[in-house]
Amino acid sequence: MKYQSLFSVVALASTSSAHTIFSQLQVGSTTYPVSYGIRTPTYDGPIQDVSTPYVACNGGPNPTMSSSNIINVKAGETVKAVWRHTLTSTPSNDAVYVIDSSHKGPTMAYLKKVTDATTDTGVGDGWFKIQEQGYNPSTQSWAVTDLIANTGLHSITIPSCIADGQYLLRAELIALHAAGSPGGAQLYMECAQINVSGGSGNAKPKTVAFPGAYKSSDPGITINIYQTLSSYTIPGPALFTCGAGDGPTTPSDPTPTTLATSTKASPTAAPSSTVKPAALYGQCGGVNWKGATTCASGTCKTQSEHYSQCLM
Ligand SMILES: *[C@@H]1O[C@H](CO)[C@@H](O)[C@H](O)[C@H]1NC(C)=O
Ligand SMILES: [Cu+2]
Repeated sequence: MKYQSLFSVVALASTSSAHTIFSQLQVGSTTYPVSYGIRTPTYDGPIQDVSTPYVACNGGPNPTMSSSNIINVKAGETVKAVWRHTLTSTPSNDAVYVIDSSHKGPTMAYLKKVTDATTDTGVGDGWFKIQEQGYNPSTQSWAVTDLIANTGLHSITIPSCIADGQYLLRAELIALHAAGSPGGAQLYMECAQINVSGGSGNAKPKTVAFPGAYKSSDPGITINIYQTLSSYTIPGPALFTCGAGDGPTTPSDPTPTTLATSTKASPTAAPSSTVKPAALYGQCGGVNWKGATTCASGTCKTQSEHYSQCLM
């Protein structure tokens, strides 16, 4: 009994410390090194109070470092935010080098036009959403699960129609594994300092404020994900796309290329006989869990009534 409770405390601790940081930015063939042009914290913890100023560009419990660098980006180009468990995690030194697979949820990206990207705090109005991916009920897959499979690379297309100049690029993911009660969602975000050039327009997207864009009661923030979901509502404003009617864009703009994964498909649960064993750190049980109940690697350990996980 004693041994078991000690073990589960250790297992929970190792799970809850497997957070993440947007630590590097890939632009073309260049991967800017850790913290270059990005305000990274040394601690990889989340923001859980959506009403604090720290929901803009992190801070508070995770003090961020400043950077004097600004990263040049072309309008219309797709850049990749690199998510890593810690600032020193690599695929070869950390088994959970992106984020623990229990951390299911959406990915998003926002821009804010600023006068000086190295000093603007990001707090307040001016943010517009340029990328979002949520949950696909037909495959029962979350954006963060795809992000892990994609080695932590989060693709974000800089709209071609926005004005040239300096922006803060806020890449975000939300982990919903404990989001069943208010304040349980874990928000991860960092802000990169970028300089956009080569744009074709001067679009004026409708903007929102951080804090302000999210409420604790949003259906995509407080949600029990350990049930069959037929849809998921990504938090925040509608996605901005060029030609979508915000600002002086021309009708000849190309059709939007950044679209959220469709959430319209009807859910089709795989017959249990075809469910593959879960990978190490994957979910293997819990109330209403319809996925794998065995582990390809490790042993299935109960973490709570809602969540069992494959652990070594
Ligand atoms: C932004 O890019 C433009 C075009 O390359 C350049 O002229 C300008 O100096 C850059 N600004 C900063 C702050 O890097
Ligand atoms: Cu975490």
